[in-house]
Amino acid sequence: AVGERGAKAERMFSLMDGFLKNDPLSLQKDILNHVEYTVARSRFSFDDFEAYQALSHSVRDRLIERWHDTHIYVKRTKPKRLYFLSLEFLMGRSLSNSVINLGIQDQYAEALNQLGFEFEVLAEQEGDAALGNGGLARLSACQMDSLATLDYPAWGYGLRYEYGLFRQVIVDGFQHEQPDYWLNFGNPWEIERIHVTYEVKFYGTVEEVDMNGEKHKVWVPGETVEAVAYDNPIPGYGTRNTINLRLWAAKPSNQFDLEAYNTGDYINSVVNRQRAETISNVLYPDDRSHQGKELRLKQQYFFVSASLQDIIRRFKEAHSNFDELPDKVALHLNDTHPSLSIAEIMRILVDEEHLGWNKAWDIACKVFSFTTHTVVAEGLEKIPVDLLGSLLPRHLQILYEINFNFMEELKKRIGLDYNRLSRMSIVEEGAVKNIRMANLSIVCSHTVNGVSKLHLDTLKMRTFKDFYELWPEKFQFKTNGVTQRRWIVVSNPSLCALISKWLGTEAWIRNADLLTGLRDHVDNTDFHQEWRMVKKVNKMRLAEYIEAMSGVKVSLDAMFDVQVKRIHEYKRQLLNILGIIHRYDCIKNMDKNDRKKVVPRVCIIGGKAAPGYEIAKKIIKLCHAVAEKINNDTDIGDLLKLVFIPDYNVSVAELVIPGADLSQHLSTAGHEASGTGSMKFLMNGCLLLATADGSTVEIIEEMGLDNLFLFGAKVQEVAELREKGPTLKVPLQFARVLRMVRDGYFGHKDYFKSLCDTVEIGNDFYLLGHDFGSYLEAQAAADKAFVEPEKWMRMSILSVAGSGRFSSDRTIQEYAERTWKIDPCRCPL
Ligand code: 73E
Repeated sequence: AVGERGAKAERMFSLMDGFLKNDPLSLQKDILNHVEYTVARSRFSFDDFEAYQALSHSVRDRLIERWHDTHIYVKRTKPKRLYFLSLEFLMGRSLSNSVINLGIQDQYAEALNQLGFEFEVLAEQEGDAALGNGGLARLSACQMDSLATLDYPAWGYGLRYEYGLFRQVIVDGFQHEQPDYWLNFGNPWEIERIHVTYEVKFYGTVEEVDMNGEKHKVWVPGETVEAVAYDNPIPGYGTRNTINLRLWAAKPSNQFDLEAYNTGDYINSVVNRQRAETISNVLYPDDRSHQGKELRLKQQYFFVSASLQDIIRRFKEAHSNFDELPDKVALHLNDTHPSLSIAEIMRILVDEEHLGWNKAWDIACKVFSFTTHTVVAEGLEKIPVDLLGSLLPRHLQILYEINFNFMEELKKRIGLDYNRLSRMSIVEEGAVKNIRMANLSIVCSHTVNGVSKLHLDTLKMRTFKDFYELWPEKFQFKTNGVTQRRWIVVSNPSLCALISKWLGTEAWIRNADLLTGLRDHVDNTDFHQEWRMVKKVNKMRLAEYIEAMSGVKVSLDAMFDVQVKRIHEYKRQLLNILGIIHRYDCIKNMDKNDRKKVVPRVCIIGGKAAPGYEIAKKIIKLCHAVAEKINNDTDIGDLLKLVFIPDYNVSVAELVIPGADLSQHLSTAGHEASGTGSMKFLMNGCLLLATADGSTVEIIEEMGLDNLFLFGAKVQEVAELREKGPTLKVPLQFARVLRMVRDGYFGHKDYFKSLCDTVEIGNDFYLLGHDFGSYLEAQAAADKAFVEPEKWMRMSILSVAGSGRFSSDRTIQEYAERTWKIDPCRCPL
């Protein structure tokens, strides 16, 4: 048989033309073939979108080649593998990123030029894959890029939502949500695996059966849905390694409910079956809040069950003994969203593989690691026991058993401290009983990670204090990072070229620490000149976009001041808007001479509010109301403009971030676990105006206090300030601008009332009033620095030079070495 297979392989090999060629002529042939045979248009007549489709299919062919090679190589080498489980991935566009990571960007550009197309124009045809909400989801995407680039044998698992994060449409200054049916125009970046399917079961009952004299629990499910795999190749940069992001879609199961069909109600039976597909239909648009909805729980289990069946099948193909599982498999829980995996793996090992409970638990505790992105205990995910018990009856039993054993162990360790026992219990007692997913994840994971140093401190001292005291060795932090491939190379090609020129190498694209080399040129005037030009080009691009979106013309000499992120009270976009009102008010009250000293500003705000988050939606409306007043005030002219950029997403970020001079990160200290936007701005030479929160603390460590504008209460002060309540001192200017909004200076007096109430003295949980004074001082310092171009330039260069530590390559390497214990597995060229 071996000989036969060998002969077959040889025949196959001889039929191949060799690997796909990447010279411009071969690329052209491939693109045209795809125009004709994939897109089914004539090669003599096709438009930009069709050209994009053909182009991306030719790129996809190259990805698949490498994907196969990597897969075969890893399979043969049998290293320990990492599976990164996340319900959210914000991939954005794939074309430019893929071509750059494949290293054939110039060849493609030339090939297209000769066909009369421009690469950049075609790249604009692509829509975003927005299968996530914000920071957590984009972090997963950056980490996938780093895992591939650093040659780790890793796969990502997620859900293939048919509707990604909603599109934000602004009508009269109000946010409206529209569905993002992103697959409408096809998705060339995925490969449907019609044969990689698993049955996922729900509902039903648990029965006890006798097997060889032993009692076993058997789950008799009531509903079956099929999970189909869609593979998304993720290429590394400077390597052949191309890893996989496997996303699951729900389809009706092939198992027919005979009874339903036999009753003669054929149409309704089909309609009922079709309901299965709703599971992976839509992404939940809330970040930071969990509502305990059945569909969400179904999504989570659907994802977990399909992924674990796939992982265990692969493991069993290569290994015969489950004792080996912890040496061959690392399972990472990206927040608590996939943490039903813990109950599911216990069910598989105990009920299906018939391992003893203790042995199974020992294995489970060795394979899982966990990262939490949450700060406050109220933000932690809970699942109502009733819901879980009806949807997953066997899993509820398993969770109770895990908790029983944990409580017994805990009593031995800490005695009968009932308050502490009840705080640490996986089951929360009360009017509504809940499963605490974070407690479950901590109990079963060998490592619990925070996403910044400050975040870990908060976890240790507050959120998970009890657990930290029990298992201090479990707690670690891995400061988040972002990939310089996406956030410099793809999004800022001029800066990329400039950096490579002055460092004399492109090696920083794989090793961001090399960016420190830019410090050698920080006083070089030629370098300054080129640096200034790059920023100018990016500001022009952004200015054009602003004009196209909002009709507002902005001056390139103004400081472009940007705050883009999800809209949240704790992120304090309201502080920014009140600051802008103050600036406007000051200018209005200035005489001509003083006005000459004003630094012109273009204030740019963007971000989505969760659909049910009323206060956040009011913040968006206030921004528009203030913008309308200021932008139409001819007396102010270019001294101040305010624009709201609608539908902020990854590709808008790629345009906005390189064009920013200043960016704002205003969260009340202690509320942003990390924040990764700031890192992208740093990499693009934009200065930060920020509170000492999340990752900013480490950014300061890296580049000193002189290189950014810091303000606001420190994390240690926040609790005390809150206690002061109504006696807290608030600057007069704050009261004044708030009064302007209350009095209807920007219209909509009644509508803004409840928004104003949230920051009134005594009610100002996020301390806008308290921080307003130091915020204005930091803004004044930024103005002062901006009119000293040499100083600003130095700060800008030093920002990029110090950004290397905030590459996700560093984060991933730390995870690999300290948590997952996996080694690179580099596919030979
Ligand atoms: O501070 C950010 C952090 O930078 C944090 O708010 C965010 O995660 C980023 C990456 O670590 C985050 N997202 C969520 N929780 N924390 C979340 C929660 C529920 C649903 C979706 C997202």
